Amino acid sequence: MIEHRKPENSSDYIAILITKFLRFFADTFFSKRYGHRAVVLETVAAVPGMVAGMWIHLKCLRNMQHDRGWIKILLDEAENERMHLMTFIEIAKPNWFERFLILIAQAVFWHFYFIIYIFFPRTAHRIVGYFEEEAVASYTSYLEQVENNPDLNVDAPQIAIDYWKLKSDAKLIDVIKVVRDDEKGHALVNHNLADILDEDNKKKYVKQIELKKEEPEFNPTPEQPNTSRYQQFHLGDLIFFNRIVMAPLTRNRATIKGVPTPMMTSYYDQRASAGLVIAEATQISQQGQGYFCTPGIYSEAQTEGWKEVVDALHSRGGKICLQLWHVGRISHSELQPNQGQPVAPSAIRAKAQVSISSGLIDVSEPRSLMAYEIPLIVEEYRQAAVNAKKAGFDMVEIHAANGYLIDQFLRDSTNVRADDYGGSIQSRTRFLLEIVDAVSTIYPPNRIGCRIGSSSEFNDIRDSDPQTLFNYVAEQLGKKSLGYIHVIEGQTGGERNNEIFDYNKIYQTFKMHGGIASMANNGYDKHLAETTSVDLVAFGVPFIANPDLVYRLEHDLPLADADKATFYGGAEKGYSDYAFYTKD
Ligand code: 8OZ
Repeated sequence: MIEHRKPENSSDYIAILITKFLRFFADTFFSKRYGHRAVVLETVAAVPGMVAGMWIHLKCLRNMQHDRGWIKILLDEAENERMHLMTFIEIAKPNWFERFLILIAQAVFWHFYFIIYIFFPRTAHRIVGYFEEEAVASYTSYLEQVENNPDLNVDAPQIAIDYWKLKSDAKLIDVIKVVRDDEKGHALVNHNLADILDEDNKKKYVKQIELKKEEPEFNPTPEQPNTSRYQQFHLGDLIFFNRIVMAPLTRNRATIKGVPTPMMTSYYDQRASAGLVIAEATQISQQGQGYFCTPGIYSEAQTEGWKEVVDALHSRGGKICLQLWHVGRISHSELQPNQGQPVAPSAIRAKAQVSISSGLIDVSEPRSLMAYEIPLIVEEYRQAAVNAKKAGFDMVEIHAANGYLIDQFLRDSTNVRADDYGGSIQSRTRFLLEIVDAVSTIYPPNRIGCRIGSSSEFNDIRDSDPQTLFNYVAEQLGKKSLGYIHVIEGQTGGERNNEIFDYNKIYQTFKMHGGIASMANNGYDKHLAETTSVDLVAFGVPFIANPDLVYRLEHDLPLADADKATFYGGAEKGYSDYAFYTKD
């Protein structure tokens, strides 16, 4: 029998009690009669039956505009549960009597859940959380049976193969494994949702949904300080310690082959108290490299190196995201495969410099990508996401800012292509969206972020109408339900020039269309971070000299200055040797 999450309050106790009663019922009446099918019956009749009801109920809520993130999470969860149900009906092939039983059980659970949901939403979510823990236990014992009796290991149903993108010759064992792992995640999500409802003042919140009240106007600079900057943040099923993010910082401390080093493990480990650490830009291929000693995520050694970093951070409870990077034209032949030309949407050379073994140098003349090469790069992003997942990263961020390849496709100063990837805003955005789709086959959308530069001209890039372009980008990313949009406000590392660009429009558009969180970056200080209502604020340079930045900001302690001479390349000095705050 599995260990349930420890009950924390009365609704936990009630939920556990109900769960245990149902398990007893299923065991007593079905287990002995149907052998392993009892697991199936228990599953179809209990957890998904109930959640399928919730799915229908929540589908009705989908049209409501004031998505607080969790409605969408529940919808995704429920859709997923519906697939569990369909899959196991395919496997169990119930006879008419069993079908009848399933229908009855579903009807009973649906009404039961619905009533509890209306009057006691927290308890309802807790029940789902505990049921899914039970489901994990059932699948585990089912898996054991199938492993011990190969005759039971029939072919996986097509519906499961399609939904979970399994190999075409997948077996029942493969399906049970994915469903079991999935259920673990669902249990966590539902427990978290119940916790959020607790925090949110349940009654007021539920009423808000029923009355279809509008969400309050998004106001980036509320009068009152936003003291919640140091409180937990839920991004789908991920929980951050606080709402401060370590921005990706290029530090050129990997090996020549792009393998993360032990020094990098210590550096990230020291900064684990950030709500989310976005690890530095990491090339998805050798062609995607533009600077000396930046890390990659395309070889096994690189993936292993990153795993060390991730494990260190996770051991402190931190969350870490990898930024996936292809520099496009911002590179030099010395770094390219076979010393070839860097690639770009169009053969337009940037007035920019990169670092190679001998130091800073002007970028090389790029060549324009052939149409057939574009899907190959999209595939490299997907493979990079596979490797990032292997290394254990909680999330990935698609780097679409700072004049690198994706940005070069987005903006009309660098993209003059005449094919489907150039011309209109829609066509210029196509490359980015194809990458998002490819990465979404590996990470769920809430675990994918995207960084955009909007008005930044860093690396010699411009657009004739950046506001319209990035409004469209935000809308499309929102429609893909991404976890966050990360916006560099103003010139990268320079002027914030907020008056010429409406960043709030970007955040609003992203969220209105289904994106979860807004993340702002560039020149934020304590005051700005505490007064903006952007969900997450990313600090870059301040994290270099202040590994405990969150603590220092929260307690109003002085910040140390970083030494610019050691920003890029070198050893521990100016990298992993900055001190934590002490009184003297
Ligand atoms: C500074 C130096 C080299 C690269 C970016 C990845 O601009 C970078 C970068 C920053 O996003």
